[in-house]
Amino acid sequence: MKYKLKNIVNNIKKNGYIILPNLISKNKCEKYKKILNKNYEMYKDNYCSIKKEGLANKQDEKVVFNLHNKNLKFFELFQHKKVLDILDVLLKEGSYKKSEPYYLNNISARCPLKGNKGQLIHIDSNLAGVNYNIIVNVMWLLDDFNEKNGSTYIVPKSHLVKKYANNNKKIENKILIKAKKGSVLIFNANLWHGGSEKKKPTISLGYNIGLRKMVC
Ligand SMILES: O=C(O)CCC(=O)C(=O)O
Ligand SMILES: [Fe+2]
Repeated sequence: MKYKLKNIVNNIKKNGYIILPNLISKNKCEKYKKILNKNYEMYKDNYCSIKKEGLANKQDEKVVFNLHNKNLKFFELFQHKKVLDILDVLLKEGSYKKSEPYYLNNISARCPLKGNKGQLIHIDSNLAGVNYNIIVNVMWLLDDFNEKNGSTYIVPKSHLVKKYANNNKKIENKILIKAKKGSVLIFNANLWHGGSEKKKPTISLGYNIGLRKMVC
């Protein structure tokens, strides 16, 4: 597949997201999952089963935080050229001479567990309806994403809405991401999104790695 930077950027600006397939091999996905599971076992008692309200409740999911200090191999993801080319346009727009740097803000991996009921629809920028794309989420799919395994819901074009999702009402136009492992989902952190219910424990959604890159 040929990627045209301009088309990709325009797509993200218009719809709030894009999925790029086959950015890393399936073999690499398995290797990353192995590293993540090892780290999960090492650190889970410190931080991975926090019983809190809403999104901060990590009881039904495995999470590994701060991947930059877990294994240097993750830098291959953080610095992936195709992704950085996109972020260079999105995150520098509006800055002085389109040249201000941006930084890696949150690098964690998440795996919903059996029985996980899904996440509320939310945004990750904490500011609904801003003029520029101030945070971009880059989510690496280390397993296939489908309707059975806790994939991610998104609401296309909702990054342009100047309010937060009301989870007490039916959220219209919500779609589920369906993509193969090795793909990357890139989205404006203002896009409404959330995890879906994990129905079949036998089909695993390993970890997705979410990188958040912000402007300074
Ligand atoms: O794993 C997902 O499907 C989404 C995770 C997410 O949105 C978050 O943790 O903020
Ligand atoms: Fe999120």
